[in-house]
Amino acid sequence: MNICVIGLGYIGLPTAAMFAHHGHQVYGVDTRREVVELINKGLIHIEEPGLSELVSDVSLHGLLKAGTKPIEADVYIIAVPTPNQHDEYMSCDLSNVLSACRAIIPYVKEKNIVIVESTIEPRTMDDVVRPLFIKEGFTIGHDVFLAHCPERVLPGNILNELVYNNRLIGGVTSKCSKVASNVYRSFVKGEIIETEAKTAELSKLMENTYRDINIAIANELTKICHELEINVLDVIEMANKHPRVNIHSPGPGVGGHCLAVDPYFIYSKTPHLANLIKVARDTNNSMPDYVVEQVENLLDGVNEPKVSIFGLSYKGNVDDIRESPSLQVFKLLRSSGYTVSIYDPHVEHHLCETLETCIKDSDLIVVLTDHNEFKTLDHKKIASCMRSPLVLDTKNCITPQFNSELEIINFGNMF
Ligand code: SAJ
Repeated sequence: MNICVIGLGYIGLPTAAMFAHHGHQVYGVDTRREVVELINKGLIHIEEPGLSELVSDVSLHGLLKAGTKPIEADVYIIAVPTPNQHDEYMSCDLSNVLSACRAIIPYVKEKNIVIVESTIEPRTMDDVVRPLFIKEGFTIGHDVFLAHCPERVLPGNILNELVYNNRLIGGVTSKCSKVASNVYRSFVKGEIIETEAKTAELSKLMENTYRDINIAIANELTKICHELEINVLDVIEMANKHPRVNIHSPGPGVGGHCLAVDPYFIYSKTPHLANLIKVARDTNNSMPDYVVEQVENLLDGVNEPKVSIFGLSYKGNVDDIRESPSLQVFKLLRSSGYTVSIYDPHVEHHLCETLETCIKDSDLIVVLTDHNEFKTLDHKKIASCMRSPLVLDTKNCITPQFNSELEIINFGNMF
């Protein structure tokens, strides 16, 4: 098959490379010229285990090429960002999806398949994408096939999950589902499940919403335990010993382009009904303030305090800083008058410093991201650079060491 993938980001690029690796001729499209140039040299612009080798290989074999404009293909896969709009309900901004559809329409021919992988609000395929193609004279399910096949892969484990995760195929008609399923059969080893487009849309959103609500329970429990002087990490561990309980881990908030964004796509469609979803979002959004409160308590009375943030990305071992709670904590601390430095071995950003300059004369390290590098820190060396060797580990990721020179506080022992 000739496959044209629109959007070469965290989802589009691995997907394009995976299809190419399975023998398809893939053409990737991105509006960012620098990204296109890198990919055409067999290089990549994001951090994801195994991706660099895969792209280099398929590029060398001429199976993956990139450009800034679509070309004719058998299958079009749209994997562009769908951020929140800046409206009262933070609804889904479909403008990138619509631009992508409009960009491919001049190239779409009879029997082509158009798949939207981007996360979209419920009913988008039926109410927004379908009419665009009908307007162009296509009969859906007969001369063009439309489906929503939501991406469900976990950043950090994308190449593995692309192959082994179950895949939802939401056709606009049942014929569309059948045709789109065949596209993924070339590499998916998980179950391929055909359903309606609107069901696939809402199922995808609910997966991330479920996780967001679960994390909100852990975060709320953290505050409750703090007040009652009970170790929240122990409580979660004990509760999770029950065979049907799986409370997630508390932390400084929920970031990334998925959990912090997608629940609003349900909320904005039905704000009068989505109460729990909204409260969970608010709870998770309150965590950076909670972290700052703890910092204030720990540094009360310290003269001209310096705080060192460890981790700018939204989660461990990735370079993605979208919606990262760390940025929020950084801004809040700065506006409260602290001197703040940041160290992140995975992120290239003007705010990041080297480990040495970040911790120099620091009064407190606040760990906000569970990068592997933070698990095995040299406690003695770190403590010797700081003004006072205090660490607030909001991700509970620093491995305790016997006779450690660092005093490590986490959400379980803050009282
Ligand atoms: N987090 C916690 N506590 C936890 C787990 C996560 O505070 O117990 C935080 C993380 O630190 C991070 C945020 O939540 O800030 C999100 O991280 P994540 O690892 O839960 O998820 P993402 O956003 O990297 O990927 C999610 C995945 N969805 C689910 O697991 C249901 C992935 O499978 C989706 O494909 C992806 O969203 C997406 O693109 O929608």
